[in-house]
Formats: sequence, structure tokens, C-alpha cells
Amino acid sequence: MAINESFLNKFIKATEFAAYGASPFIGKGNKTAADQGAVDMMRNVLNTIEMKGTIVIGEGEMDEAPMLHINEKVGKNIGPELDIAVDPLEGTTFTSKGLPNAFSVLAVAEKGNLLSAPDTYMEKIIIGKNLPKNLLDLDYGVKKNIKILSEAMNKKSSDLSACVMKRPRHAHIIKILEQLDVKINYITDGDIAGALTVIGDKPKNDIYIGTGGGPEGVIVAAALSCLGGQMQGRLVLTDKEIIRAKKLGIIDLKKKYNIDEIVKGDVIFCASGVTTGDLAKGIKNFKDKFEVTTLALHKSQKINKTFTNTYKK
Ligand code: VTB
Repeated sequence: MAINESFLNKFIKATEFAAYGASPFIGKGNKTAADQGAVDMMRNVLNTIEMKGTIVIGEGEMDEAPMLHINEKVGKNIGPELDIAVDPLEGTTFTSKGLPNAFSVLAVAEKGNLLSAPDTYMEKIIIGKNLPKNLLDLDYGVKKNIKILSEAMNKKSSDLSACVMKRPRHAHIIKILEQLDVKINYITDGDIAGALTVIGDKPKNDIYIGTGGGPEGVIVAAALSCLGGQMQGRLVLTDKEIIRAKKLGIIDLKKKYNIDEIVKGDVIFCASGVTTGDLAKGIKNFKDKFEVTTLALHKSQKINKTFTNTYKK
């Protein structure tokens, strides 16, 4: 079954208004307010949609988030049953500091088709299209993965580029990439946008590698299921988190997930820019209207398009 094409515009509106909700807080140094602004707007729009929606990836679990928490029901409670992964403001730090690459994002699949990942870390390796299936493996280690990738791409390792989030936990990855003379394009945050730099006509990177958010991993997998590309992800769980993961139905705690084990069937993905970045232009606020740009994907409809819309305030 596919998600009816009429839903795309409705979900675009959800990220558009969430981006708008965060926009007064760009460069204002208040991450929480920016996030809340996005959450409130997104929730309002989601609740106007004729669907039986469930948030499967949200702003945390019920006891810690007032809105858009895991298992929250959204929509008018009529129509198709849809599972939704939301990150109303991806890049709260970018927003609060007025830096590029903040956006509002969501991914939609039919009920039961999105992994309900706990809000923990996930190890990820992501590569682009047109490469042999199941090419890399988290257990091979960085050196072997780079060797395999360089052979498959017919490039020297010194001609490969890798996107890595700048974190002390990535020291071992960085050390090996440096030894292999791989070019590293660092990001300070925002690994959804970082991961998607391996996709496109002239991808900026050949590989994304490192540990970032699990929820972000599910959202990336949803985008990649529309765009092509490969991913392997594995949750990183502390003892406390193991209990939460089990509650969410995760049995094999060390499972290495490929894209089709994270997201199945039809997918809608929308990302609306708050500040200008790799995926979309930032919000433009005028006196009585605002302009917002969205990257929208709908797998079954083969839609991969950027929409710019203007709304009255
Ligand atoms: C990760 C990454 C996100 O925050 O969750 C990161 O996936 C937090 O990582 O894209 P640290 O705990 O190491 O700071 C983002 O960068 C932004 O939400």
C-alpha cells in the first residue's frame, strides 16, 4: 500500500510551520525556546491532518516531553494509520547561535513500518548510490571499510572524503582516517544533514561515519530509502537504556540495521529550513508574511522536489 499523494502537502505544512515557530529564536541563545516554538507549531498542523497518526520517534518519552513524545497520537483520528518520526528542530544549537543547517524534519510511513528507536546513540556508516549491496559493515572497522569503499569506487583513499561529527568519541575513527589520508569534512552537529552529503549528483562526501542520535538515524534511513544509498546502524545502549529499548520492542540489542530494517514500504520525508543549509534555504521573515523552503520526498510517487511557499502571518 502507498500513502495517498494528497498527504505530502499536509506534511510539508507541518515542517514549514515548525520552522516558522523556531525562527523568532534564531541567534537568540535559547535552545529550549526555539525547540518549543517548533514543537508547538508542528503539533498544531499534525492535528489538522485526517489520519490516525502515532509519533514513533519524537521529543523523548512520555514522562520527559510534554508534546510530540513517543506514542503520542496525532491527527483527526480518521483516515489511514500512519507512524511518524519527528525532529521539529534539528539543530537547536545552530538555531540559537544563528548558524547554518538548522531545519525541521519529519518522516512518515504506514503503521508498523518505522523502527521505534529509543532516544540513545547510534553508530552509523552511510554511503551513496550505485555501490555493491551490503558493502560495508560496522564490525569491519574503519580501515577495512575505507579499503573496501576505495576499491568499489575505484578511488585512492586519499581521494575519498568523509563526513565526521567533531566529538572526542570519534578520536579513533579520525586517527585512522588521517593515517589513510582521507579528507575529513567535520560537522559540529546535525548528522542528518551530514549523512545526506553522500547523496546527490556531486556528493560532497563519500562516507558518513560516526555515532550520533538514534532518532536521527531513523530519519536519515527514511530519506535514504527514497534517495538510494546505503546505511548500517547499531544502537549504543547503556544499562538503563537497555530497559527502555526493550520496552519499545527491541529484542536484539546489538542488531546492525540496514535501511530496509529501519523503514519499510512507502515513505514521506520533509525538511524545512530554519537557517540556510545543505538541505534547504532558511526561513525569510517579512513584516506580514514568511517564505519557507522544503525538501520533500515521497517514495511511491517518486517525488524529490524542493518547494518554496509563502504564508501570511
Ligand atoms: C546528535 C546528532 C544530532 O545532536 O544527536 C547530536 O545526531 C548530539 O550529540 O544531529 P552529542 O550528545 O554528542 O552532543 C545533533 O547534532 C543535533 O540534534
